[in-house]
Amino acid sequence: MKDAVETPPDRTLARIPEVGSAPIGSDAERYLSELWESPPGWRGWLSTVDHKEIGLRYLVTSFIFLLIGGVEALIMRVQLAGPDRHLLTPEQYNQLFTMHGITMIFLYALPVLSGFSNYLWPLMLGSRDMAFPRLNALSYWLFLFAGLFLYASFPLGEGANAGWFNYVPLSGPEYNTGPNIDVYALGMVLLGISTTVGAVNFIVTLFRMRAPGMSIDKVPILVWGTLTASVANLFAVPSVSLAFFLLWLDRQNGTHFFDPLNGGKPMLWQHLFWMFGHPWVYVIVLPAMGIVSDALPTFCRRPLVGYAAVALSTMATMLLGFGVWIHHMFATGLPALAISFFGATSLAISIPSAVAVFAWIATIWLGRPVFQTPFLFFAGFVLLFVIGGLSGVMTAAVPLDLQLNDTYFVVAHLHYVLLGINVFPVIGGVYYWFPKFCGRMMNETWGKWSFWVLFIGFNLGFFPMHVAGLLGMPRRIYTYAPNMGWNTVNLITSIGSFVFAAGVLIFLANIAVSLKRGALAPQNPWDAPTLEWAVPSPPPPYNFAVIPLIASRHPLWEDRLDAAEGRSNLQTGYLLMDGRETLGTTALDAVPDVILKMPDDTYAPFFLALFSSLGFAGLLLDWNRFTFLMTAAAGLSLVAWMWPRQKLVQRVPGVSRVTEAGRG
Ligand code: HEM
Ligand SMILES: [Cu+2]
Repeated sequence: MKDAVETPPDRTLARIPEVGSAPIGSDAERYLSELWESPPGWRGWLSTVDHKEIGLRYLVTSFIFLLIGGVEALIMRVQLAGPDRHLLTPEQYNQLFTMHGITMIFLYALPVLSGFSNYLWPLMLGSRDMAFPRLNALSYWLFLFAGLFLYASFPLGEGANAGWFNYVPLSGPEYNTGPNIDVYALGMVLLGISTTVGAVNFIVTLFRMRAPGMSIDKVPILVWGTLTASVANLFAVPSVSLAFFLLWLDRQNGTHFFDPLNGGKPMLWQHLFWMFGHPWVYVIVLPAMGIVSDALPTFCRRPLVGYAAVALSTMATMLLGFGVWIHHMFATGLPALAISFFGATSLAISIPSAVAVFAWIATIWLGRPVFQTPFLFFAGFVLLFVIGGLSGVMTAAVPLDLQLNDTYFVVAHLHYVLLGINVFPVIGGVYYWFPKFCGRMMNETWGKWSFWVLFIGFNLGFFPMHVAGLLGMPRRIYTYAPNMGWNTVNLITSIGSFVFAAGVLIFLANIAVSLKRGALAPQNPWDAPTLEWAVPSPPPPYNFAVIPLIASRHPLWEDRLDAAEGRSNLQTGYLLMDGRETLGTTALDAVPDVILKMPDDTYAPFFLALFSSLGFAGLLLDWNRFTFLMTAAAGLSLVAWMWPRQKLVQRVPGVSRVTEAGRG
């Protein structure tokens, strides 16, 4: 057998781990459970560092934000259903569309994907947790608090109101005097910390935590998607955090970064924002495309066509994605050379996406599709992606964009892309992994209903927006006159929105009922190929009783595919149970490299996040002493976190080298 078992452990291992097995119910297995379980009740709730728990929290929290953003959208659609309606004042409408955009883009679209990745990565990679479990808890708590922070002023009628991209001078101190924009600015800086630490965690996890034998060309595409997005975040987020920080200084501390009367540059805002903003749209779609690339093959009964091409297209999209931001600024009077360069890259970026689309279509074509609910969502996604991509290419053409800019055509495009490439794969992903998350199956009949209602409602609601745009209807208007010719399209759009909302309700009802009464899920209900289906549903706290040894990209389909690479070994592997332990492997070939001591549950991340957020609140309210106190408290939480612990010493000096004789 030429598989990973025989890969000799690297010499840096502190000890050669015993190879064995720990079947469910054995003493070893029970001991592992005890080691990895969080304490019950609120103590476990606040202190857990289990990636599964954190992943589920990310999912639930971001779904709640999706619902809040959805209700905001429906209120807007009631207002716009007919001409001259006055349910909302102009100011209320401004706050609604701004908070809707912020909520959907920042509090739903990325966090929901972080939820999937957090839950799934260690299971897909054959590890017992993420590389930095405590950092993972910190990023969740910061996300939650930043979300609450961003919403803090909205119920008081003082929510952000200058659009999600918040252009100066409208958002500057001169035209926006209330606390609205300060909340947005500080909230975004806080959220940026969460995104950054989360990104670092994903990157290190990929390069360090894969099961032995899972070389870099064997990881699932979701992993590529989230990795690419995380690397992009490290470059993109500083730009937006800086922009919002400078804006806050302008507003509160008398600087003039964006103030033209004093030598500042309003265009600086647009550059900083979109240098972040465009890569961000890929950040919130690439992992979702990864969900499809990994789950679609299960329902086509064959591996993904063109694995390498899809993985490379993921990265190519992201690289190009850093060179297109000016397409958001075609109408600002930039030099023609810049406009043509960015127009060209914006057209070129459709090429890698097209590669992925062909790969999915070929997978369906060459496979034997099983029309279960998740498949419907993934196939629907491919169609919506093509429509959204087409309207994207249209707006990338500069002369056309000058016409379409700031019309409902753009609103149609962005919803096709965001709902098509994010919401549909996400809901499909929930149907697919729900059995793993909760140990029960979701109802198929309701599932199909929810798909068709969502799909029809979506197209009914958003397709006519293209028409409204072509008829000249500007975006961000709170009402319109009856003689503009926009009445019918708007009424259809509003009806479609409510049909879509009904689809969401069916989906939620399905979850609620299935949680209680769904059929018990076996380990691998869909007969899927990847590693997360090799553990019980739901997975035990330690994930893998023994660290599996991986030989191919489809560990659970090897017999069927007669994989030439050899056979993975999922039953016997490294038994690591000297405290919480997992294996670190080398970055490319995944050769065992170090036995990693993993941290216990701790309150430190919760308190660090809490005090930092309160510090930001102090800044907002101009309570200097309070801010100082909270910063000190955050510092203390950090000291508690960092306090050296014997248990966490990664290599015992002197014993860390195994002699030649000790090697396999
Ligand atoms: C039921 C589903 C949804 C409906 C009915 C809806 C409706 C709307 C409406 C009416 C607007 C304001 C248009 C304007 O006045 O210019 C809007 C803006 C927007 N929506 Fe949605 N939306 C939905 C879901 C989503 C989702 C899921 C996302 C993102 C993942 C999203 C992202 C945005 C963004 C970024 C804006 C622009 C906000 C701005 O102009 O600052 N929407 N949406
Ligand atoms: Cu863009």
